[in-house]
Amino acid sequence: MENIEDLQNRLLAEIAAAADLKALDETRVAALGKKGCITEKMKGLGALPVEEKIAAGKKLNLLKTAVENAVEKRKNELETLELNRRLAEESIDVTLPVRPETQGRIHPVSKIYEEVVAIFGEMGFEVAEGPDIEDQFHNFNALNMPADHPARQMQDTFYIPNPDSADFDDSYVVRTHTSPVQIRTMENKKPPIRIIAPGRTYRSDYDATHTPMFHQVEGLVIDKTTTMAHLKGCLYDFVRAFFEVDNIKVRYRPSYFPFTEPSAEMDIGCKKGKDELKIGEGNDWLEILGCGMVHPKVLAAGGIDPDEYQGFAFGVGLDRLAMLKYGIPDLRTFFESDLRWLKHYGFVPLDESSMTGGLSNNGGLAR
Ligand code: 2NM
Repeated sequence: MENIEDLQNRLLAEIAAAADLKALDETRVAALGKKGCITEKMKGLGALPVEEKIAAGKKLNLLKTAVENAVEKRKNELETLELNRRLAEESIDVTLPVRPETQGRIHPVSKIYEEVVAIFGEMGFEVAEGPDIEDQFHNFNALNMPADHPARQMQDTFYIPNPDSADFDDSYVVRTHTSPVQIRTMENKKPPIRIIAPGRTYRSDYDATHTPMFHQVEGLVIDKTTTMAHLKGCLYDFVRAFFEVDNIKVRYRPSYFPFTEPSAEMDIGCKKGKDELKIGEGNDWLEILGCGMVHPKVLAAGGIDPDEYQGFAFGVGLDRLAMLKYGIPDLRTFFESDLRWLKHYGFVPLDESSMTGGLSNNGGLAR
């Protein structure tokens, strides 16, 4: 019969040679299982005389421990080998270029958003954000729009009841513009301030050029000597970069907003054809955005001393910019989630907009 020493050598060799976890487990069961050779030997101890029983029992216990340890060690080795094999086999080269046949598309509004952020980011503006649900102070009063202002009438604004107050003046609104973000920035930051506030805005309106949810970017610059000349230079650079036309014509028309004084609207030169619109040539004008010098009352409402500081602000509709730049005729289609529409007007993911790498990336257009 095989002596204990030979048995141990044989078992340890088999364990070390086990090629996988299954083979290892078979060896373990053959030694330590219910009918394993070590188990059988232990059962045989009872038949031995007492003296021999003690000595043989010790040896068998040492054998058992040695085999158990060897199994555990080999198991760890095999698991590490298996993990390394899978890591090598399942690795993905994340530096490979995106496949043009990728299914998903970037919505035109998201694309325009990225473009606008890239342009103003390059100029040193920071992106500021705020809540969609606002109190009436930040959405209206602080912006020089008192309670009897026409824009506060029920048909334009979506009101949200305040569970803690029956007073209508305490009800909340879904923000009708992103200007409350500017007020919150003034409250929390010391000038100089240079921010843009892009985001969703809401008004009760619905036709080919109005949807109840739409997107705006507003900008705000405040410093001790900020003037209308800075406003004009900044917005001129913006439209030039945005429409990718170097010598674009612009003009400013006097206008009115409660939160700016003076206020203006900016037009860009274009050619209006029967079915097309060409930016940067021709003798027609296209309204692009509203702007002005921040009203002293608005600065004061934001906690900024209007005798020490002045600033300019502007607001532009992202959806309208998307319609203009990418020739999309009906705004309502933007929010219908029609996959055929998205395939047609959407953009291939990861073609990022940047001032150096190409802004609108027409090569990335899905069309
Ligand atoms: C516009 C037009 C003109 C504007 C003003 C402000 C604030 F908070 F600074 F007073 N934010 N945005 C502004 C000015 C917005 O949108 C057509």
